[in-house]
Amino acid sequence: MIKKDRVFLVGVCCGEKSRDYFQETIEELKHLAETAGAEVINTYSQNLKSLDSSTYIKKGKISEIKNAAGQFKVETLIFNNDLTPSQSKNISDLTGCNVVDRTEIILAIFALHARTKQAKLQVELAQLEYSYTKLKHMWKHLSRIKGGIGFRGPGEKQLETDRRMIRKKTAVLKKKINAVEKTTVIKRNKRRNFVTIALVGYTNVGKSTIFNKLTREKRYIADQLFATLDSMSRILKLKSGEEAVITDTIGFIRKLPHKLISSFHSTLLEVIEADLLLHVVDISNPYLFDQIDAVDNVLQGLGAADKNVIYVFNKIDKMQSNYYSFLKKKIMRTYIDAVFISAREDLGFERLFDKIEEYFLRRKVDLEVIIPVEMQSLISFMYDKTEILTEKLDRNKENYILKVKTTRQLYSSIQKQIDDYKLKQYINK
Ligand SMILES: Nc1nc2c(ncn2[C@@H]2O[C@H](COP(=O)(O)OP(=O)(O)OP(=O)(O)O)[C@@H](O)[C@H]2O)c(=O)[nH]1
Ligand SMILES: [Mg+2]
Repeated sequence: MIKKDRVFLVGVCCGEKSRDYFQETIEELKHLAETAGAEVINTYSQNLKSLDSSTYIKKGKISEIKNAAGQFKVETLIFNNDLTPSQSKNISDLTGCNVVDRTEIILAIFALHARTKQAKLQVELAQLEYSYTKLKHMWKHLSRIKGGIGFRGPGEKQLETDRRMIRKKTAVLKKKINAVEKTTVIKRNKRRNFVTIALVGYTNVGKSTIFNKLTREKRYIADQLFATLDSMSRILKLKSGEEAVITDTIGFIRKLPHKLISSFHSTLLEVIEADLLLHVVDISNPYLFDQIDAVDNVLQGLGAADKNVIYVFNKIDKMQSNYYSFLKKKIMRTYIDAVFISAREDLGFERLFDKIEEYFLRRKVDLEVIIPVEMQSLISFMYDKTEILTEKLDRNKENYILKVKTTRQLYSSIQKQIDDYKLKQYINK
């Protein structure tokens, strides 16, 4: 077995929503650290009114950590927030430990889990761009210390060389990513005629498990954060005979590094372009509403906030029954159409399918309707309730041929009226 990195977690509770919320972010950091292959030996937290600009936490805490690190043979500290480059460096100098911030640990997991060529390139790009930003700050910091217009210290020169190298590498990576993406664009164009559904949600809520159940696929599932880093699409057959394309992709997290979002933009295109989102939520997580907000924030950043959404509350098997009924009622006050399922125990999928089917019925599509000219009231009804795209008479001037944009639901009822009318005509003949 590979020896695991022994680490300490370090967090500061400063202006957070509550102590409980802070605790939850620490639990999440622990899960992140373990997913990255580390063994968490201890956690150090501090309540602060304001952060220490040079060392993030107070010097007293730093020496406590330094002593403990020596005693427990810990070489890495993982922080529950992002640090400035000078803070990282100062803490590292004072403790003798490697210092990793929240964005870096997330990037490390992405690097570890990237399997496809595209994902590997995208992570590499995000890592490069993050180190570029850090170097930029470092450069600013150095110029501030050394001061003096035109002063060029040796460190500064080195940084400039590093930055130039990163810029070059970034350009090469972007080119490679573009080449890989071209093939994806072709694939996507092929399925433009399908209705597309994307599974979205906080990381580890069960998106891939649901995808596998819906499509009988065998996607990788794990109690890890960011188990999925690529997108996979499959055809989903509905009872009505309709077919849709459903996609499983990357999970989100609060404060998802911006560089990752931009590097994974093409993977997330499936979300951006989807007709319908299934927003999966882990109902057993005490912070489910915060997680919903975090996902909504990322969706907003992607310009996908105003899409049709079905909220799918998963893992109901983990809930104690009294609390479940209480929470379900509470949820349904806000999310009226919510669906409650257990992907593991195969519960609630019937209703999920019904909701998807309902969406298909409500969705506006272009349809053709042939109406006998005598049915004047139906024609005015059509003008009232649907969007008429084109209108013409057939050759014998017996029927109007209308191309309209409307829902399948309304279309069915219109078609029924026409059929009834024709039947009556036939009987009366
Ligand atoms: N108890 C319970 N566990 C579940 C259920 N659905 C999924 N899980 C577990 O939750 C963990 C995460 O499942 P995944 O399907 O990998 O979750 P994901 O949302 O795709 O996660 P990422 O790809 O990492 O963002 C796994 O350990 C699953 O076995 C469920 O209905 N009940
Ligand atoms: Mg997944």
